[in-house]
Amino acid sequence: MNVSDVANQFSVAGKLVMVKPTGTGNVNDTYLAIFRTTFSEERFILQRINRRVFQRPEWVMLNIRIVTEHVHNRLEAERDAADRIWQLPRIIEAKDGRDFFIDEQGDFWRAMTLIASATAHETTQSAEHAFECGTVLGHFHNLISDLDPNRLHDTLPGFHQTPGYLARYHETLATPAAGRILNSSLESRRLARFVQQRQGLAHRLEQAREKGVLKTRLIHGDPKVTNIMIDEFTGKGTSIIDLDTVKPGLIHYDFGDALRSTCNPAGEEVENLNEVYFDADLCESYVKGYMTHARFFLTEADRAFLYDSIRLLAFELGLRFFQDYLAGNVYFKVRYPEQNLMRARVQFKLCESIEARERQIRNVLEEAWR
Ligand code: GN1
Ligand code: MG
Repeated sequence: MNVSDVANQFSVAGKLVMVKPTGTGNVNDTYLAIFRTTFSEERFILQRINRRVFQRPEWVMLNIRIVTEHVHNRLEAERDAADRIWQLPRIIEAKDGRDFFIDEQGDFWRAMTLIASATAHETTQSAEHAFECGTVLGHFHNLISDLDPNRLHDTLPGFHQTPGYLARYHETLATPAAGRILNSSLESRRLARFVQQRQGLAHRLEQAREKGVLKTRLIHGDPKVTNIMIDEFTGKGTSIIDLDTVKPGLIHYDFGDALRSTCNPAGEEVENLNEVYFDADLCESYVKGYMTHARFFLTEADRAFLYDSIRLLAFELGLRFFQDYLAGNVYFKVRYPEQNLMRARVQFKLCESIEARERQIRNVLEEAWR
């Protein structure tokens, strides 16, 4: 069964004219499909869910169903008071009425509506762009803040829990294959030392959660700059996309992940490491945008861990890439064998840059709250 056959399994009017790969996701396979009728056409996003990563794809879809219905209801109710038309993709059902289609290999496919005349930029374009990214995440957090996290499944146990990634890293490090890489690569040994020196950091958020200082809430899970849609006409953020990892967690995972992504103007896939740094001005804009909505739900305890979350999420993503490189690239898709090593170097460089600007970042966080 080819991708066109799969596209034809969903409830869309007209005839399929084109389906082609789109996006830069590291986990799922994403396609754009176009259907035409006599009068018009419909474009939508078709995705094969990575079953090695998401072991219960039907739970992923159930979570998306619950969250999108909740958010769509709130957006409708708040529409007249809003300063823009907020959007969120919805599920396009399969012809049998289910939220997914399973092919003969047992792979799960889903179709989602396309947020049109909007762009998901690969990297941050300007301070205004960063502000809009922050606004979109704050708005989204606000919209899901009244949805009970217990209604959603844990579709990816251990996701963003750094101590778990650290433990897995140590297991991998002890394998002969990883040993061989470390023996022959100076750079890998340097990264291993980098991790070694920051082991303590890994526990910071989880300890606060265990002590009850930070509470489990619903999160997006992947609010990187590429997952924020910017309106092509107004430049305003209109939607957050990629709802795969919407599940219970700490909102610090989102905050830290968004900032480590949005404030690194070079992006995640960089050839020249010298371009990588944490831009405190972009941070200021992002946080201002975020706070326009987040001041209604952030507690004082939440605020105390915001800086740590930025540093930790850069460290964690670097650790995840590095572990996957040592394990033979089994989780993140790669185009060349050293890609995960390079991605890890980028995140660790970013982490150092965050550490070097700690004072400045803490000031920005304080100021934005006032
Ligand atoms: C993965 O597949 P994609 O690109 O949406 C990863 C995120 C990382 C991101 C880094 C389920 O997201 O956690 O932050 O790569 N998603 C999963 O680009 O592991
Ligand atoms: Mg994602």
